[in-house]
Amino acid sequence: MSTKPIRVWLAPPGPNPWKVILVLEELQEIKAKPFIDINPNGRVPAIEDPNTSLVLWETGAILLYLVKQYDVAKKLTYEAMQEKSHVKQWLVFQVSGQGPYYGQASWFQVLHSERLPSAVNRYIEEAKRVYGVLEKRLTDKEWLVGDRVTIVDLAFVSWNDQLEGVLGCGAETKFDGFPRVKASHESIIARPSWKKAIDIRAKLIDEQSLRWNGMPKGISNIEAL
Ligand SMILES: N[C@@H](CCC(=O)N[C@@H](CS)C(=O)NCC(=O)O)C(=O)O
Repeated sequence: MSTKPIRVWLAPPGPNPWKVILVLEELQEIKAKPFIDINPNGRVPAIEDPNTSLVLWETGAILLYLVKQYDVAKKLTYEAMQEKSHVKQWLVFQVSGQGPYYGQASWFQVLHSERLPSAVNRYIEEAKRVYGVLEKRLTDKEWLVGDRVTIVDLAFVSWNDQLEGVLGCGAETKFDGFPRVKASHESIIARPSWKKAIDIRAKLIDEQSLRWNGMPKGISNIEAL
């Protein structure tokens, strides 16, 4: 299949766009790199696929589109009703559970102008609850659905990769008590697709003079902007 490059709209520090880059890398479909007109929600990522003239935002919808359109071999998903439904279930859990709770935990620790310990604690506890659900699921399984990696395992990685920022702890202790989530995470970040995504991300963060938490270099709190 000869395909034109899909354009991905992103802001490099945020974790969500990297789910899309990761899946594109896995499918080997990434080839190249203005915004409210594209996504009325004003958030990234969004994609424009010139092969189908489709403009799409919300990572859950994007990942499902990518596998439907480009994963002919069903490398990262399943065709069977049970597994396909479970892929959708875990994906919806990621975008509605992991993304918002991890996002709010980070917001109240890094970007919020006031220190609000009760809000920080609330979202840290929710983040832990979410990856506790993953830990339970992975107790006797290597992957969330079926017996191989799918888009849902990949979808949880970009946020788990910055879990230390979410929990406000050290990188080495972020998975303490959650060995199965740790093992799954480490196996995915060792894949060439993640290494490639993280290299692109590092380059863009540097070019835009940002720090990894999204703040400009030299600025530690939003009030200093
Ligand atoms: N539910 C959306 C969340 C997207 C999202 O929150 N993206 C962040 C970057 S990780 C963003 O655009 N933040 C900028 C802002 O909120 O202004 C998805 O999964 O695509």
